[in-house]
Parts: sequence; structure tokens; C-alpha cells
Amino acid sequence: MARRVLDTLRIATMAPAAGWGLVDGAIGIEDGRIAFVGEAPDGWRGVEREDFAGRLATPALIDCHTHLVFGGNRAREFEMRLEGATYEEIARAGGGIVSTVAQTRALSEDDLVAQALPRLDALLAEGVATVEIKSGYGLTVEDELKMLRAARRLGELRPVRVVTSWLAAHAVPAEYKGRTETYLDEVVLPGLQEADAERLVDAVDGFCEGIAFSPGQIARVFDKARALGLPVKLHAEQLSHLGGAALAASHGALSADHLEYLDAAGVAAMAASGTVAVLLPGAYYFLRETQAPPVKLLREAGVPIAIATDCNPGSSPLASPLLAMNMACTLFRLTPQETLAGFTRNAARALGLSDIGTLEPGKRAEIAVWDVEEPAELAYRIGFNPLFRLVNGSVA
Ligand code: DI6
Ligand code: FE
Repeated sequence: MARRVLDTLRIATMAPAAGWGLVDGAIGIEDGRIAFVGEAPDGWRGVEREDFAGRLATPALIDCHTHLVFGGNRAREFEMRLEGATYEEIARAGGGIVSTVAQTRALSEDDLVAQALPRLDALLAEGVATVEIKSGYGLTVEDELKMLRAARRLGELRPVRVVTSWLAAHAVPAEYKGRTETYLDEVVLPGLQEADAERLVDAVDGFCEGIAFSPGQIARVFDKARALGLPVKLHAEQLSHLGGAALAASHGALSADHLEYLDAAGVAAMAASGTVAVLLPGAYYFLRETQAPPVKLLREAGVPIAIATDCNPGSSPLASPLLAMNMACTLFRLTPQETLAGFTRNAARALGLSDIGTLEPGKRAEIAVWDVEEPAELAYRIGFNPLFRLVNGSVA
């Protein structure tokens, strides 16, 4: 039995539905799981103790929505937008997602891993122990599989749990222009079957938007996911309202993500199905969106809110969960407490994971220790990383 004690901590357990769940004391770890929080029970005398001098412990962060694996970058498009072009105009002119697709197809699996590693390391440096990574920049069966193999490799190269999503329904590639249904029939659906057979997929995602896939087309992808027994999630109501969130809820989705244009009916549908609202302030900020997601309605309806970086080359080149937390407060008016819940307890729920997200006996011992006094300090500073230590008892 491998036992250790992290002593003299201020612990934000994030266990209660509201509040930080603050406890002063120690955390006991046994075989990679949390054994106790607070007072050491009898039988733990003499176990090796590490003194943390009153620092703050929180659950390790969980980035539940990223596109971390991709080729190249879109700095040129950033310049174009500053010269006046909109995101949708660039996408319709063959730029946008499709330009990242060309760069992603050109890279080997090894090169994709090498390009993603610095981004992953930036997340780990801010206390992330679990990261979701989507496909969606390959858009052929082989290139989508290549992306997910690269994502799985990242989880072997670093002490992090990688959770993958099949996002072939992200954009229609140039060779299928005007033939979206054929793209679904020839790439998205059979590719999903192959990826599942190779155990590369943990969930199925889609981009429900005027420049991407309609609700009816997404429903076909979700039906296939159900047939394979895979959970679903959806990029919904990001640039316009198409009813994607309600569609996702009707399929029992783990999460609906973005949600700037979500309406009251969508909120009610998500509340009824227990679907998590994943808010992505990095994309809102970078695209200079002006309509914020309906945070007040989500709160009133009791929809759990998660926050993520959405790290991607086009709409959110953000690899900082702490900055995402700050943006969620300043731009969406979430409280610091809600943003930490959004990167821990509710992010775990958005991934369908019940063994992480809070510091409670039985959970995996994935703990971030910060050089701060108050938990609100995590969301408060801008461009400052107070991580003292990431204790990942699950992989140690
Ligand atoms: N919504 C987004 O914001 C990203 N994907 C999506 O479905 C954008 C991806 C990109 O522009 O490369
Ligand atoms: Fe996204």
C-alpha cells in the first residue's frame, strides 16, 4: 500500500454544489486515491508527510474542450481580421478551419504530436491533469484517425489523462463542397466506426452551425454514436441559433458548448437532460463576439456550467486555463467560485468522469497546490501562474 500525506493545506474541495468546500488540514493518498481530507485518522501516524505551509489545494484542473492537435497556425488570418474580414467571411472564402485542415493533413502523426506538446505543456504548467482533445482537422478517415492516435500518444508522453472526441463533423472539406450528406456517408459515419473499433474515441462531437452542419445532419451522427454506445456532445449556438443545444439535450448529451445564442427553450431542454453548459470565453474574446451566453438563465435553471480553453488555431489560440477563468469572470460575469467549479467538478461531469473533479475520499488523487491564500485569486490575476505543485497520484 503506497501511502503519503500532503500536510498543512488550505483545501478547496469543490465537493458541495455551492461554495468552495473549504477545509484546513491534510490530504491522505493511498494507491493513487484520496483516503481522507482534513484530519488524519488513526493508523496514519508515521506515514511520510509533506508540509505545504498553508498553501491552497484544489482539484487538478480539467480542460474539457480543446482542439489541441492540429498543424500550423492561423496568424495570417488574425491579421486579415484586423484588416476588417470577419470569421465567417474568411471561412466562406476557403480559409478558416479548412486551411488548418490542409496543414494538418500534411503532417505525420509524429509531427502532430511534436506540435501539440508545447500547448499541452502550457496546460500542465497551470495545473491540468485531464484534457479533452478533438479530431476535426483531418476530415478524411485516415487523417481523423491520425489526429486521435496523436492525441492518445500525448497521454502516454505526459502525466495527463487524455479524453478524445470524434469531430469529423467539424467542417465540410473542399472535395465535398455542396455534398455534405455524402461527406457524412463516406467519411464521418464509417470513420467513426473505425475509430471506435481502434478504441480511439471516448465521445462524439459536431459543429452545428450555418457554416458547418445542420441539426438534421448532426442527428445522423448522433444516431451512429448511439448505435456504438458512445456519448455525444455538441458545438451549439456559437455564431447563430439553430437549436443545436436542444437537439443535443434530446440525445442525452454530456455537454453543449459555446452557447452564445442559446435561448430559454434550449436552457430548459439542457436542464431537463442534465447536459452541462461548456462556456468558452477564449473564442468569445478572440472573435470579438458581443452576445454573451445566457449565464443568468443557466444558473436559474440549475444547468451545471463548465469552462474550457477551446484551444484551437482559429477562434481561440488560448492555452491558459487561468486566463480562461479570468475571462469567464470579466466577460461572462461568472464568479471566481463558478469558474473553478467550471474547471473541476463540472468539467468532470462534462466528460462523464465521476472519479475526478473534487477532493473527496475515493476520488483519484489529482491535486493542484497553489501559492495563493484565497481561492478567488486563481481567477483574479491576469497572466500570472501561481501553481506550486501538481500532485498526480494517479500516475506517480
Ligand atoms: N468552433 C470554434 O470556435 C472552432 N471550432 C468550432 O467548431 C473554430 C475552429 C477553427 O476556426 O479552426
Ligand atoms: Fe471547439
